[in-house]
Amino acid sequence: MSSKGPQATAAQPAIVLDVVVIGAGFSGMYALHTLRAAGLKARVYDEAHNVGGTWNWNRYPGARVDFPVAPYYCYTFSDELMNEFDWPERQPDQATVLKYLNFVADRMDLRRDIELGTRITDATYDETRQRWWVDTSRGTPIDAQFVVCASGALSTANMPKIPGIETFAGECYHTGRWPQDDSVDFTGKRVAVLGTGSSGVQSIPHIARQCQHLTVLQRTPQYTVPAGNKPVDPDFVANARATWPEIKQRMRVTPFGSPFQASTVRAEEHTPEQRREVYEKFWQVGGFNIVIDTYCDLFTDKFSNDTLAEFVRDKIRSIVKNPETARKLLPNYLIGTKRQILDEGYYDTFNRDNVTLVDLREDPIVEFYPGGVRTQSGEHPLDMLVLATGFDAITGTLQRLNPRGRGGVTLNECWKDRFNSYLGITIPRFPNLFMITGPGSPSVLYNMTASIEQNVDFVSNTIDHLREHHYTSIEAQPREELAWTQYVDWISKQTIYTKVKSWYNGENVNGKPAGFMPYAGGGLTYFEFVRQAVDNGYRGFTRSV
Ligand code: N01
Repeated sequence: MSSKGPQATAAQPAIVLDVVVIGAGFSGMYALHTLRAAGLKARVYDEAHNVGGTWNWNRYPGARVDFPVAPYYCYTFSDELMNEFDWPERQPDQATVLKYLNFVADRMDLRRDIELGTRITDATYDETRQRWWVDTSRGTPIDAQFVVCASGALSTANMPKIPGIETFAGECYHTGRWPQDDSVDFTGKRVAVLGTGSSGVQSIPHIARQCQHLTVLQRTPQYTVPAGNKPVDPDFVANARATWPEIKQRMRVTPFGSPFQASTVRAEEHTPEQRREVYEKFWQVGGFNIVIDTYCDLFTDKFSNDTLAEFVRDKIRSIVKNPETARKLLPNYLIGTKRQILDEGYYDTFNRDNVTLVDLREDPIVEFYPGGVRTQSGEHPLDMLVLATGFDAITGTLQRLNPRGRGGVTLNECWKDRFNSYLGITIPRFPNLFMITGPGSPSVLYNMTASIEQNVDFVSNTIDHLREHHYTSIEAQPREELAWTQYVDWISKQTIYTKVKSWYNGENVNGKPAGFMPYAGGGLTYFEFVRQAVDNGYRGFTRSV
């Protein structure tokens, strides 16, 4: 055993499990449910004091689901869950999603096998025993055959490195690590929000309404469209419940995992007037549909993309009254290359007297000081700083755990130059360790809950298969890993996603290996690849006894 393994003693014996599951969010909870149903002794660990994963941490004001419409951002495996939980709004807020996940934890009787307030601090593969030694922040060693990393794609906060930021003496919060009580109060305060991705854009209108003055520190302007949030129509819900099997099937055969039929019309097939009419209609309805239901070539054809980008830029010019502020808010890259944002009056917020936009490209930050932030043009006194600076996405949490695999190799050694995986689920030299939303899986480019269910099902079925055939371990083959990683890379280059800097490419974190992390070929082909690997005798995997 590696010297890094836990020190089980007579006084502190190891907990013996079939499966350790890291994380109590959507994927960890479904993993527990599924693995237990398969007769396995599984236990979930999470450092938070609540279930919910990212939906527990992201409590900033305005946090909402951005995926198309309730009730499609939820588990599909259980009709009871579908029928018994009422989603009040089309774009459910964070509190509602967290309520749903707590409801699931109770309804599926998950809590007895979830240990909260407990971080997994180390995982080391013991080759002789073909099992994992796992350490926890409580010092309880665990001896498990399998490790399921259900630690989420957006769970490690990206803390900006800016001169003097540690000297700032006011309140400072990261949107992805928001205080777990209701203690944050903006009343009468001078607040700055750093960052204008989804978290910044969602929170800025809410903060502006409550604080004395808001300074928005923007490095890259974003395209955002109205969320169009509204109460869910009871007839719509009744119909969704009645036709749930068909809806589930439709979700599995569309590229993004949504039940909506994407457009088949190309932008150039319409006149400029027709396009404007189409975009206006979807702008008024709100939601993601403006990028899914309008034109099929928005993400593959520059002309098409430009038509929507210009439509949104025109909207900004017409909404924001101060032309200079409007100019600073205009994005000038391909729309859709960053995650599409849905907002609740974002652009209009800049018409408020108590909001100032600082364009960091023209007026960069020099430093933070105890009383505020100094940009090239002058000082901005602050009582509170909100860091909406995103995440070390998809790989960050696993890299911090840095498990040690066969031959003592660490994950960070394997991921030094690029984020290799086989099918986004496994990594050579890390036998019996599975990722649910890892690099090389569709993860954030697909309906997260639907992709989670399918990858968890793969893991559970695989463990079942191993046991049935008396194998003790399974490991991805390096040749297949290389081929898959090259394919993921190639597919991403066929899309527009790689044309701008974004967290999809890891470019938001200093020193992170660059490369497009999610599988961009659509869920349909991805799950077919996984199915074929299984059907062909676990092609690309080595199973050992
Ligand atoms: O993070 P981001 P996010 N100095 O990385 C800026 C999901 N999500 O938390 O663009 C100055 O998108 C950075 O600037 P730039 C969703 O998938 C979902 O907002 O790099 N600025 C950018 O403006 C989303 O895509 C929901 O130039 C700095 C911002 O911070 C993902 O999470 C809600 C900086 C970071 O934007 C991440 O979104 C919220 C620096 N040093 C999030 N460092 C739902 O609704 C960073 N920035 C479900």
